[in-house]
Amino acid sequence: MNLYFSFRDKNLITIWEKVQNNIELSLEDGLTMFHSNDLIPLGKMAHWLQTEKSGDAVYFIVNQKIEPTNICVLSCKFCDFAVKKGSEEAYKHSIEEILQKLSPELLEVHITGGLHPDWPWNYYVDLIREIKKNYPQIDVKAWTAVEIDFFHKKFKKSIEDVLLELKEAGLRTLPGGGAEVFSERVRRLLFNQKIGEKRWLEIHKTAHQLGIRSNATLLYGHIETLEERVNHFIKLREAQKQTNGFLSFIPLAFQPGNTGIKVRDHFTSAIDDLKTIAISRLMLNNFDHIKAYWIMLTEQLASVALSFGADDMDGTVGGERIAHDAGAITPMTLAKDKLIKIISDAGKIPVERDINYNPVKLHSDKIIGKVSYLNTAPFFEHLEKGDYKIFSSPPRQLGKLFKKDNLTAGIISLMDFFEKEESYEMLDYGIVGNQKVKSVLLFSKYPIERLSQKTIAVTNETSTSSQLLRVIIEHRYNIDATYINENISAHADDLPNYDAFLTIGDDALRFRKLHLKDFIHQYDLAELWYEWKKLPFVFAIWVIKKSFPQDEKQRFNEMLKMAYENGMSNLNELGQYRGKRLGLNSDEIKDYFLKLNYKIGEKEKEAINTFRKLLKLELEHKSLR
Ligand code: V47
Repeated sequence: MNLYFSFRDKNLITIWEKVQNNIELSLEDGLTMFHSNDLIPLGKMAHWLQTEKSGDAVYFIVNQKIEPTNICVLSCKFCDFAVKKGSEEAYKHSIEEILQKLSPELLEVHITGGLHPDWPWNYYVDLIREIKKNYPQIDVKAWTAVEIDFFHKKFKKSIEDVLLELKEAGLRTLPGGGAEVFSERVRRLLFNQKIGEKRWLEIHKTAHQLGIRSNATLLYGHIETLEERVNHFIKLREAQKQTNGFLSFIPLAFQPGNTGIKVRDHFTSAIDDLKTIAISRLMLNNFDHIKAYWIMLTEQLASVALSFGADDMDGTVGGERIAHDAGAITPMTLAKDKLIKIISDAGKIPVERDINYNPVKLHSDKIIGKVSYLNTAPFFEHLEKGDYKIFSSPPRQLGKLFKKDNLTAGIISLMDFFEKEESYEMLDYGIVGNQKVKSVLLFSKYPIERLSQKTIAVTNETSTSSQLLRVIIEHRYNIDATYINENISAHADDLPNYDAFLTIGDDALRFRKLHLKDFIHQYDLAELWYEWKKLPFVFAIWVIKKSFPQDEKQRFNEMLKMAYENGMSNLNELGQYRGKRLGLNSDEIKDYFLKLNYKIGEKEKEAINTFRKLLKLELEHKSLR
């Protein structure tokens, strides 16, 4: 992989070093980037980082915007949407009217609107409840922090109660609106009746703690300074460190309309838009997704933004009014086919997703599924992929796509392979733990023999490791434990409050470095397996679709072999940047790869069969119980 771009602006070189090593960029770095004219390497850095995170995927969702009313008690100067009660343009929709606008193909509704002076609390709760009742497949993203704070004050409920009641009615996530710019100066001038940074962040963090994930926005291109923009990124990055609850970041380009803040036609420049997207990607290194919100950017610019660090096009967005009332020239809805075409034309995989970024369908041919962990670097760092595209995600999600026949080839978790053997054939490579694997770890407060009746949290990224854990606990140790699936992340401040937890992949490598106080016992699952069976453990294998033409299969095999051989002959460099980002030094990274094995030989096949037999036993046990 060529990691070297030509920098005309030499000030960007130290920033590039930081980006590759996942060192946080400072206020000064942010400003250097905004002041730089070297736009293309800025975009390339951001694109590199985004590709590290998402491979070639660009996400979208089939969604609809609902703005129940434009009547608002506030008078924000940048807003051309809100009106006062009694105004000729005022509108309000009943729940029935809103339900009539929805359709069964939608997977998300995004609800936000004016702060209506008279509506009762029931309206907000019932709206969500009725949507879920009539369209159970629709996930609801509703009410910005500004609205949540309004409900709290108007209905005299705590923020927690507001959020919990909405969650109980079916709310899944909070949208990112209302953040505007975290600057007291701008707040006083443009939206002085609205909540400021402190309250906005507090509400989002509370939501995250209650299991409601959210997005974040920045409204740019009006009176804010570049320093205020960069500080906004830094504050969001800090909040994300605390809760890891933000799903995506959306830079919103200011639409001047008739707001009077700027002359109608003085919209943001394409250069400013692309810079803001790229810089947000680089500064917000702990956010997974950056949206190119085509409604405000235009479709053509959003398409270019996909090479400047954005990996999400929001969605079809039927019925949007906030931006259109302020002069946005984009269509009101983008048909799904058009979105797919825009993303494909940018050389990416259009990934139709659900509200939590779980892929529903990949709209591309020739996709290689990559497990998004450091341990797959030997195959991918030197892969000359030709016209293949890479979809990168944790094994469990990949497994779901293999099951839908959405992937041509790739690394499949062993458990998922057992279910798809009729459609995919095994290649000669895989991810094998040879006595140790170092990244499939059980952290426990008790010795493993004493986990009887205890609760073990299992990361929801795994398919195979969780089964391996059960087999070991039940058949090697004869213990009954309770397992629960959890989103376990070494990024969050909150550590799992369980007797033990299983973590895999890069998160396991991160946890090893954290020296957790209570979890004094640490078990490597490949080691437990080896002590027991004297065999390696095959966690995942390379497969290709059986129906793929024979000559293509052969070419694929050659491509994979070359990538692997190149990877292993460059062991000193392999995964260096990524490994360092996980806190490993050069020797540790090399040692990590050397402990693993990547070839499937006779011993590995024996190990696969041994595990298969144990699983059968386990199934029989279950049916007897
Ligand atoms: O908070 C208001 C902005 C936001 C204007 O979470 C304007 O997925 C530009 O938050 N020009 C609402 N922007 C939209 C929003 C959003 C959009 C897309 C996706 C998500 C998400 C959230 O629109 C407001 C305000 O910052 N806004 N007026 C204007 N004239």
